[in-house]
Amino acid sequence: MRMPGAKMVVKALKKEGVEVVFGYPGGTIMPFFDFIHREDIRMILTRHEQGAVHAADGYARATGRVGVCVATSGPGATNLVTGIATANMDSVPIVAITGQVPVDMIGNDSFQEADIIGITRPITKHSYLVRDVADIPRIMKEAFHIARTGRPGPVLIDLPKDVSVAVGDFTYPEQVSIRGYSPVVNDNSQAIRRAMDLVRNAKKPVIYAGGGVITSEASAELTAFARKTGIPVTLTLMGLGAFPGTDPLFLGMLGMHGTVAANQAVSECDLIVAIGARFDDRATGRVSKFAPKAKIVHVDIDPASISKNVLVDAPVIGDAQEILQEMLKVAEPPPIDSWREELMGLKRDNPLTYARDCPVIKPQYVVQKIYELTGGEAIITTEVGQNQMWAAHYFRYDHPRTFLSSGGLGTMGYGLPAAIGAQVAFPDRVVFDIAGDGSIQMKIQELATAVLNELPVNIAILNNGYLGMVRQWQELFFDKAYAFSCLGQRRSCPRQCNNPDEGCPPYVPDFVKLADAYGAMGIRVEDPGDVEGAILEAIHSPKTVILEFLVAREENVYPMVPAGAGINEIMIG
Ligand SMILES: Cc1ncc(C[n+]2csc(CCOP(=O)(O)OP(=O)(O)O)c2C)c(N)n1
Ligand SMILES: [Mg+2]
Repeated sequence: MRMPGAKMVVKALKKEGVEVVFGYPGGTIMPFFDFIHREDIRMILTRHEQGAVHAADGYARATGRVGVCVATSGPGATNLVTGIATANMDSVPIVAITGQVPVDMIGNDSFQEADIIGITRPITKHSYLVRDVADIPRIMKEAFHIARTGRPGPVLIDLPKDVSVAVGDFTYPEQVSIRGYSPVVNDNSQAIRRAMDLVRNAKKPVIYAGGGVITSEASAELTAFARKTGIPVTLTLMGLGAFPGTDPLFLGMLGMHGTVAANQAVSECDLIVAIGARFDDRATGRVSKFAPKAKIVHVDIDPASISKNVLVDAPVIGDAQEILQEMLKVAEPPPIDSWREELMGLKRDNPLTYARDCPVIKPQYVVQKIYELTGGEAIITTEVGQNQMWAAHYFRYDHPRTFLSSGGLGTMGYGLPAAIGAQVAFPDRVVFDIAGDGSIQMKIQELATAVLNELPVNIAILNNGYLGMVRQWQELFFDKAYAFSCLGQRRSCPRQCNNPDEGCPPYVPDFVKLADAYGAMGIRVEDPGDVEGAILEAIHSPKTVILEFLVAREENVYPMVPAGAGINEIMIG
């Protein structure tokens, strides 16, 4: 069938089973919008291209499918950059389609021209500049294949306007063959045997799992493996939900804000079984002090991550689900009862905790109540900062794909559009963005997207009037000089504010009025006694809701390992 290039792109999306596209129009991408408008693919107009790419990312993380976003050339494309980098760092499969100026105008500094291929080369898994309409079916097929296979990631397709109006033949390929790209590992049985020998002989083993377990849908296998062997489990931030947060074997998250039990376990163990985790510095702390007594098994789909940060003794390259299935077949419980008891004791004696019975709302209490009142069944997205860590600590994730957070890049503004993407995928589930008052302002315009698309997203702002995580570091490491971290700082404020609770409120903006202006519901909560009622009202409301909790302003996230320290050098608070 002959058709214009832009129509081919839309037809290819249909062939790939795409249900929804998030995007924002403009000159060079208008032909695409004209065709998608005629097709039964849902198109969600965001209010900023960054909103579109994070929404596609949230959709992808919540479903495991490829998220799709689209933007025009120049500023539209550059507005995608942060979201593409976010998805790249966290291995999220997305396809981003950008308009481009006509082929013969590329390089002329034409109106709305940006070299988006060049700009995004280091933050995409792959990218295509489409020069010939005849290439569109192959490129679309390859893009989706590359995005979702192996270690997933973002793929960008830059579509010049003349190519999108040129007419060509549309035959969608059945197969993909890309030279130099074969993410399938044929035989890792020997590597698995070597790894399992180490497991069998370990006296103090720990499983350290990350987001790769979720990506490969290996949560059930990981859970079965841990329960069969009795080996305690710690998870990275990205891994939360990969193993049930309520399981007795779960030690909690490790790393900079890891639990005492998890960080001690890693520091004392004689074997780490790392699965789908990349030894990120937020997890390992100072690498030279990381797991000094341990041998390391590393299961990962990406050969480039083996021994990248930490030297590995037994790498197993391949899909975590398949490898765990093989490991399960030969797994036996090693005699580690006393080690397990020791760790269970550490867990019992060092729970995550905060001061209760306080006249002001504690942010941790808000998260805990969201956990309890949703029965742990919500999809949680987060912003970045203290709110993100409290969301990681006080909600216990029993299921994969329920904790969506920008781990690698730490992108403020991620949570609301990601919540929109998750809610589009699961209209009947309860979705909360656990937000900070700083982060939420980075993508607040997406409230319009949520309201107009009738998405009952709940935004729980833990309003401390601060860029709280920055303030926490200033308190601990910069002599309490709160330089430009107070969001209530007015022109009249002294340069050095020593009295954060005087004269600061009313905060700017008034989030309740802001909710109202967008047609959302806004509820301000100042009293701990009102927290439960407000959360219940939000859960049961069919509207988009902003819950603004005025929380203890100078609450800190603990435990904390200072930057550069070993992860057993823990500040308890
Ligand atoms: C886009 C972006 N800019 C800056 C930062 C650095 N940063 C990390 S946490 C943080 C403070 C976030 O403040 P808020 O959203 O109010 O969260 P809180 O820590 O108070 O819970 C900042 C500025 C970032 N992570 N992302
Ligand atoms: Mg804040």
